[in-house]
Amino acid sequence: MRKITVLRDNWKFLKADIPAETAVQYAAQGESITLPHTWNAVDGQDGGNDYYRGTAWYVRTLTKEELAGEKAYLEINGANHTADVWFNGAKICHHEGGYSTFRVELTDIREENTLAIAVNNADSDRVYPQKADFTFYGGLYREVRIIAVPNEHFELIKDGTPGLKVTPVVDPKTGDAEVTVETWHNADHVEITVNGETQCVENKAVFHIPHAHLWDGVNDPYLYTAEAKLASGDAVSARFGCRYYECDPEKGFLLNGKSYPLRGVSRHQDRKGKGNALDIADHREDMEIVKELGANTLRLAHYQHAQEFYDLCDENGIAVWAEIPYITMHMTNGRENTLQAMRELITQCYNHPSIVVWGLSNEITAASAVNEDLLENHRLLNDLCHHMDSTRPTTMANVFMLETDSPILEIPDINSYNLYFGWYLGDLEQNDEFFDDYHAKYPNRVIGFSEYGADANPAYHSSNPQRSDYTEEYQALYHEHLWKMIEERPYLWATHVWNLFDFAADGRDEGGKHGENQKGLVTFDRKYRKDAFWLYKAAWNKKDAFVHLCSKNYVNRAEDTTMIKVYSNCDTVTLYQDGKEIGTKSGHLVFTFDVTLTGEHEICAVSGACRDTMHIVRVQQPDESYIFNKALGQVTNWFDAEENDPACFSVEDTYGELLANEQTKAVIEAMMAKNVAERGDVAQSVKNNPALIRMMSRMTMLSLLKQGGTDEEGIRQVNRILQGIRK
Ligand code: GCB
Repeated sequence: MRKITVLRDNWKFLKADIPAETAVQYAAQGESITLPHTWNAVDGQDGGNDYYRGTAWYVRTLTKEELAGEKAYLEINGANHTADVWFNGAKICHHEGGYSTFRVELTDIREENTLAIAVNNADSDRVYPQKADFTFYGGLYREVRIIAVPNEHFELIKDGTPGLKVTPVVDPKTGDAEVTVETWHNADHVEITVNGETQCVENKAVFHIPHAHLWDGVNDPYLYTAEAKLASGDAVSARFGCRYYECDPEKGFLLNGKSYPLRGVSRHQDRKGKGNALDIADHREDMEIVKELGANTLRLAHYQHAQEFYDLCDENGIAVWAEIPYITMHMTNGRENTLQAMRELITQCYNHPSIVVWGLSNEITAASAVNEDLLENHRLLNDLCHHMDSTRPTTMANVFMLETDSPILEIPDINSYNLYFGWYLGDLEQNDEFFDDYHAKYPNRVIGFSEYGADANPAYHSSNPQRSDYTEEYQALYHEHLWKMIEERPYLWATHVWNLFDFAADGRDEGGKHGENQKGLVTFDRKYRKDAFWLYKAAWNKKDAFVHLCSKNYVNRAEDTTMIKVYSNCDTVTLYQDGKEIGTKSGHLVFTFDVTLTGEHEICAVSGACRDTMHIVRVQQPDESYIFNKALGQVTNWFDAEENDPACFSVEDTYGELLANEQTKAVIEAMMAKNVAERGDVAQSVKNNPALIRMMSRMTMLSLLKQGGTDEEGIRQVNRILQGIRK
């Protein structure tokens, strides 16, 4: 028998970088807390990039009773970023990496025992992540347990292993599955049971399941269980799924022999007010939202998530991209940490049928050159994945400016890109062009879309939404385009919206909020589903019929005619204004109606039994509370094309056109030289980046200047100079 005790209560917490003896001595004066816990739940979410990154202590007394068993192990399921464990005055373990499980044996057990754990999330040049767009919450933010076992027991130490590894291989022709179960233990024999059959072996058994009931994604996520038992009574088990899949360069993802395009979202593991210290109810609520949305895949970014969440993915048929926190900036001293993180991820998550790929890194070339050290690190990771798991392909999420002929793209089995054209820079169509070019150039490579998104604060609204205005309307328009782009390119093996939920990035301060990345389809507190959520729900959720009126918070409208947009998974939608029918439209997902405004109105959308209602008001002056950045608002609308003499150059010409003329090129170069002086980093990365220059060449000077934050007068000035040069 094994006895598991969750150490939830009776912890003392001291946020101080002090020696272990001092922490134990002053523990009584510490703050009483329960686990899971993070010390950055507030300061990691309020902006300023000034949250506490250092050491803190968790101290607790353990009775002999809590440790009862022939052997006792401490299990920590997440200590971010590093942990040092002290037991009865001796240091017994050091662990680097904040997202995986690790265990240590507790010996020297007394009547009363003191456990003291120092957790540290300070800067380091060897533990990932160090540079990334999310808060690195410090703490013991997942469960801490005592596992008491007999002398003969399953392995507990090595890379946090669950003690058994289940490999089901399905023969596509017969539908039969061959299930190999390997175990690690210190006994002579083990009894392994699968599907009602028990084998007594040294450590490994192979089972045959005729006509296996397949794990078939969201349609039928059927799970089997493998159980392993020792004569001592120690037992472990794992659920597994029988499925086969492939990623095809032309057909995209196929599950169990059938086309099954992976279409979904990414998830970070934090929420407002709690940070990363989530409990099972939080995980379940997130999964309910995923199901409501109708997504069939999740990218669990940018690190190993809680076992409870992978379990939920198994149960609900959600295909998962799992990855390690090797992100943004390669560190020469970080190689061992990446390999360890990958070893732990695969060891601990191998049995989950939901996981379909291992992600080697994310945007690793964003702040690092593609040099031999970085390539070598990726090759080692890739080989490690293949060595540990012959059943799953590897991938990585590349930054948009990585040249598609970069040697790094040849390392993983399948490729993926993160693109933000239409948000940070460029036009929406550039997403389409990027994939068309890639697919034409590399018809034999599998390519996916690992991130795309746009920020929206539900307080901001516009009838003329523009890139970077943070309105709910722009985010919705952005996703309408991207959804269509994806629909037209079924070869994309997986696509993941960035992100399902707003999340904390304490370094951010934008879009009317401090410390938040607002690319979520749902707000950080999970309370509000932005319009873009309903677009995807209309596209993906075939079960729950609904109509959704967009822009409900855009109440005050300074216009005679306003556009009312409805997202729905029904075929026809009828709109009513103050009880009077405006019209009925047939279509797919998006239904728009023009409505004349005179005063206060009730708008109602109906399809069969589904209805949605909102109130809007005709006002004389635009409601300024709907505009995030008034200066930006002006720049967006002030420029009038008619002002320009078409015989001469203007800011409305593309960057490429301006570079092609010697005179205008000189103007642009002079301007760039000024920028280099002012913003060396950005300008330098433009200069050395042919992919970026190619992309910029297609953009108008006006949009480049606006993106660069040039104010109205600055734009006028450049325009005046260009207007002095004849075409
Ligand atoms: C990315 C990163 C992700 C960021 C996202 C963004 O490419 O992979 O971590 O949060 O962009 O919103 O900028």
